[in-house]
Amino acid sequence: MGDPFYITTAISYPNGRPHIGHAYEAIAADAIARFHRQAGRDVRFQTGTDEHGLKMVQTARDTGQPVAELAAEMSSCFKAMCDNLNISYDRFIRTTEPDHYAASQAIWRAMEAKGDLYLSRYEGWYSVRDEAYYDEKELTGEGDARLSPQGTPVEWTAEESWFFRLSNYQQPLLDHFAANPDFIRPETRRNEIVRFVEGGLSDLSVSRTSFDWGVPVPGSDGHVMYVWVDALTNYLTGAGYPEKGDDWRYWPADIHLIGKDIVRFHAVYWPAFLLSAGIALPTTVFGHGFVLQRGEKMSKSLGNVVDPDGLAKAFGVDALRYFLLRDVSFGHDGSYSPEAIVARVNAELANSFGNLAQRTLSFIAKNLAGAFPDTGRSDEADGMVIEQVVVACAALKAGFTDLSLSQGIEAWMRGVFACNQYIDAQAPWALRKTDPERMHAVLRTLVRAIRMLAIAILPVVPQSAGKVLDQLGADARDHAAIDDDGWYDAIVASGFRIASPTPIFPRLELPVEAA
Ligand code: ME8
Repeated sequence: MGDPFYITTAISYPNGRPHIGHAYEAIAADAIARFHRQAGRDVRFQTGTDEHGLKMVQTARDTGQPVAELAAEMSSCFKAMCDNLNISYDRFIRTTEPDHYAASQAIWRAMEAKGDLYLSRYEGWYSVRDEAYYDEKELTGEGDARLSPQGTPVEWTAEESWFFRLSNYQQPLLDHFAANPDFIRPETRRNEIVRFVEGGLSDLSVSRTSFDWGVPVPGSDGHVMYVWVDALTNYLTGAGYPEKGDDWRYWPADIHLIGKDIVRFHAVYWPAFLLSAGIALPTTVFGHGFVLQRGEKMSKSLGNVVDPDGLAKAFGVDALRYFLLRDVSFGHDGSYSPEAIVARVNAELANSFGNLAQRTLSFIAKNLAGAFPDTGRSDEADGMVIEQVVVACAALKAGFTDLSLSQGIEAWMRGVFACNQYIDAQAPWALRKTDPERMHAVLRTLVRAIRMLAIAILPVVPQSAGKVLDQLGADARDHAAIDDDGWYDAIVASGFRIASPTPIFPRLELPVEAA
């Protein structure tokens, strides 16, 4: 087993069905997890649902359902979305699970033992939609029309509450940010957070008494933990805290992948809780951008939510995955529309990579009875195109290592384009009669190139790239296999034959209702 690598997504509020933003985050984390598995890392990937808090209580009240029932029903929709999208999570955590209660109460006790928790009275503004407290100075508007910086309504709250001494952590946090430039990414998010912490930190209200849907505060009847305390702790629960057994090797997490709206919770509150409890901090908190629908924000309350399962059905899971990772520059906002997905997928998957594989393999199936081409007579052009593919695959690897996902895929596409230019220039269909030796060398070059390109793109389109590799009889799919040239002789020796291939990346049509 390689070095442990722990990646998490945010855990979603199951107060409604998943939308494309949830799908985007899960897909991005999945591609990163698959990429690191390919590199031989001992990967742990966690996602799940955040089931406590006032938002859940209020939604349940509105729908007339018991809150536990709402949480269970909607949580299963999020899990189904993940399964549908081929998300390779190791654990789908629900914060209502018993080991999560134990972890949350353990971190609470550790913060209490440090002297960082005290009982007082909270009076201030709370946004149920964000499950967040805001200072008066952060709000806009007047009276009942006051809004949080996220544009959500706030309500005046006054109750007895436990407080966390967040104010004690201003300097330790700033020191940590300075010593670890990659702790908050991308840069814009980091700057935002540094400015926020430099502006001063107030102690944080960390328990509620006005409802009981939460993790009970140990030794304090009537108090449940503020939902973010238990929610953030899910990352520790997944690594086996507090027992610290075998799974503890995954801690600290390498990447908490979250959306830009919740960076403050992950990059200020969470490291402060961990510092207080004496637990190592995660390596990177990455705040990705939002997926907007035709440029507009989408939310459950605005009612313009795009259902990811419907999209996957209409376009295919891998098409959706490819589009989101390729079109949205990672760390920035991106826009979704049916036209954009059809255009991108047709140009790059159907017409480029798919066509390359289809033309080459069906030609071999038909003209060589599926036998792998011989060495033939090689030419400078063969080495050149292989070199371009090697460079493209290495650039994808570098991009994914650095979390520049869209740039990595773009570089991979350059390798595909190089192959398509090569096949057009070499025209193996013409060589069949005039120069069969040359034809063999060209086809052999293409088979080698297609295999490398398919392995490299596996994390993005696991099912389809896997099928291309199946058609080639190529079993080894880790990074080392990309560079393994011995593969070709071995597959020839095995007698494997390429069957007439079915097209793997169909051309998409715009669904009638979307046009
Ligand atoms: O925030 N595009 O849950 P959530 C991209 N329970 N990402 C989006 C998005 C969009 N349009 N809308 C939301 C919560 N997201 C908390 C997290 S973690 C300990 C607790 C992202 O269901 C959002 O930024 O509101 C977050 O990372 C995730 O979806 C879940 O959002």
